[in-house]
Amino acid sequence: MQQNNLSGTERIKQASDSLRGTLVESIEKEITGNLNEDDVALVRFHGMYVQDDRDRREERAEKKLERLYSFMIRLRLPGGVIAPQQWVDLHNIAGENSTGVIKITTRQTIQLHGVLKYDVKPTLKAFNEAHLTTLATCGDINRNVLCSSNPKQSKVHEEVFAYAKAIDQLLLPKTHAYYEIWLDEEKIVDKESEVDPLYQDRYMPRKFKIAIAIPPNNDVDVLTNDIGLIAIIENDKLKGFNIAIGGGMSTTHGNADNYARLATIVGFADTEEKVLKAVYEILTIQRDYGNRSDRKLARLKYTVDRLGLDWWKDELERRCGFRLEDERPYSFHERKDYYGWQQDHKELWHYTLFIENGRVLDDETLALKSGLLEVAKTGKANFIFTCNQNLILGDVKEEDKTQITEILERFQLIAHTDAASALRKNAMACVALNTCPLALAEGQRYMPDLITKIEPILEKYGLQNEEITIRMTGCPNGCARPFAAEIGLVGTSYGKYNFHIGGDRLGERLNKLYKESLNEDEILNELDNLFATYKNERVNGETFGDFSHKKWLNSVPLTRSASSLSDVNLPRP
Ligand code: SRM
Ligand code: SF4
Repeated sequence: MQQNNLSGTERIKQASDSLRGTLVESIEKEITGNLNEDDVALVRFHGMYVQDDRDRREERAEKKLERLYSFMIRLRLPGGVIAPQQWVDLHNIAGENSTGVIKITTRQTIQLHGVLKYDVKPTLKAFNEAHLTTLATCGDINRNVLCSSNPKQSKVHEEVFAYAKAIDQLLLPKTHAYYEIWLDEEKIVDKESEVDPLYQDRYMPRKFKIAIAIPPNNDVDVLTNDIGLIAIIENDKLKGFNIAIGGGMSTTHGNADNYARLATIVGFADTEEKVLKAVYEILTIQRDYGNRSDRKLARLKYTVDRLGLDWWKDELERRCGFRLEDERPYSFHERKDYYGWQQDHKELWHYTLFIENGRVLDDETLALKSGLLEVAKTGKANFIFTCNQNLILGDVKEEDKTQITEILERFQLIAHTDAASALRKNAMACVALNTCPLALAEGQRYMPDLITKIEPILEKYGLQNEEITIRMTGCPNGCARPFAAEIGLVGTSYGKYNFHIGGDRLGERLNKLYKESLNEDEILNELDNLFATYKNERVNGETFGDFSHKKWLNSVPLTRSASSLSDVNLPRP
């Protein structure tokens, strides 16, 4: 589809010589910690963002100093698994080149923050030596492919996990720029080998996200992705996947044109060949028809709503050369991580450890990072990241379980996991301040304190064991998927949050805005009132999300979430 008025980013991508731009020059420029303007966009495709320390902006400005620029670097880990030695390497790289905090993200991977410009290349080289890459973890391209990490589903898990890896490989860009710029590989002479039939020269109109869920657990929040694959299992055998398209979280305060949307199932495919083909062609359709003028409307969800599901299905089948079957029945019963030890069908053990907001560090109360290093050094547990920012120490043999348990106990990591309340264990917050340039309010730095203040309210009503999902983000972009939680807190300005309720526990119904821009006291007051009513009036163990939806929101449309009350009643396209 020809489009006029291409956005600035489209031009940058097209003129970038397969994502090279002037990155080499930018990185070597000593006068600034930043990159050349266009390279700021291009470097994302290489797996990193230029950021600055927002806590120090004022002080630096007063001293007439440049902002304190550094890089956030994100790993590509389809399915979120690394070997113990890779964790040791990651630990060392984080200590040498970043703030030292290892951050587990909501998309099953790792980020390091605070990497200075001259440390970027050594960091990427060190990752490469550890067989880790950051290629295509950011930018207008397919991102890290999520796969359920639930050890209970292990019989089909390996097979499904193989799909995550296959999709990851299928959708990698063909450019050699990453290897040339960061790993000093020889410049490519044969430009033909860089021709990219999928991404061509402008890549996707916007970021692209894929997740695979294995019912009955929706731990990956499958419907919040551009493509959600739902494994269909009959008699313990993988039969294929329901394919859902058009999920996404981001909204904009005060603009009803941007909305959160859950993906819609378009059909079922049985063989690997068909599933991969369908995934690939969904990307080509979005590549060809996605909005390249307005980046706020460029995600697949808008292309799906603009062109309609029937059109999409026809076009997809035409490009695939086969018909999709009708969607197969499935149901989600849970959306959670199973804390503690679980044993799988191969008699391997998996310990799911609670990591608050995914931040692995040592502090005055817990030597989490040191404990995990000691586990990794045994070489006896894989490290598996969940989409809820937690960590599974996985694939532990029966004879090694005592040793791993001893380390976890010595570092009080089991006690730490056991002591966390149900609310805390089901909470997520995004990074937000001080590194995220888009944050309007705090996220992960504030959420733990807020939870501490909510816990006594739940106890007052005897609700402390309710596994209510609560998620906070510093802005409406939705990085902790707040619109798919029973309680969503979405930053509007410093110390203030839009207050959303009524999402279901399984990730199949979005919440709705209930009150705008509340401060902490107002949030706590609202929760006190809502929990009191919930305690008194709920029937048959209704979840808080279902109760809230029925009691306070049932007149509001179901499938989309807007970010301001005034948006909710506006007509949709
Ligand atoms: Fe996100 C941008 C952090 C998951 C929607 N996200 C950002 C940036 C890179 C800010 C920026 O553009 O400069 C944040 C960096 C903060 C920092 O300092 O690290 C950021 N997003 C994160 C992470 C680290 C949150 C976390 O605490 O775990 C997650 C990293 C995931 C990963 O490993 O790849 C993260 N971001 C998400 C999710 C959740 C998901 O994918 O399941 C979403 C909502 C789902 C979706 O995409 O619809 C999400 N992030 C966004 C958006 C809105 C995109 C849109 O459709 O408009 C932005 C802003 C943008 O792209 O313009 C954004
Ligand atoms: Fe930043 Fe907003 Fe994402 Fe939080 S939700 S990390 S504030 S972009």
